[in-house]
Amino acid sequence: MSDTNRIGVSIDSKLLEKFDEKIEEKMYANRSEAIRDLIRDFLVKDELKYSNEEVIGSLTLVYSHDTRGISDKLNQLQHEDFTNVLSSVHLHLNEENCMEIVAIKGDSNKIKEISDRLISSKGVKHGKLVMTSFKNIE
Ligand code: NI
Repeated sequence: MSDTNRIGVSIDSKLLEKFDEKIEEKMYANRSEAIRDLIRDFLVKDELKYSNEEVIGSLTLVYSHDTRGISDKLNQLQHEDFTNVLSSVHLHLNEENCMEIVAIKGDSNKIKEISDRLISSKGVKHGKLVMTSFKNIE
């Protein structure tokens, strides 16, 4: 951080108390670090909503490999968008269930579209996409 500013914030005591409890729970060293993270999260969420810039996503899928054709289907979908799908990791959770983590880059709409197609595939029990940005945040 090259140029740091100090700011004063007026805040209701009860709200501050709850905030302090939460940042302790989340193991932040101090309020400043927690507030900086909240601001970054706010900026990233806005960027994901309104920009056509390239962002990144990680999609976690849980599925049963017993479902007929599921592995081939998920593999085929990822190949169809090979320019966006960077990598995937497959983990065998137990005899029945698999987890796949797929790293995707592109604009946020494209990432959502690819994720929706994978999540809605027959046999996928749960899928969760997390998107983030690596630009415009210090
Ligand atoms: Ni597996």
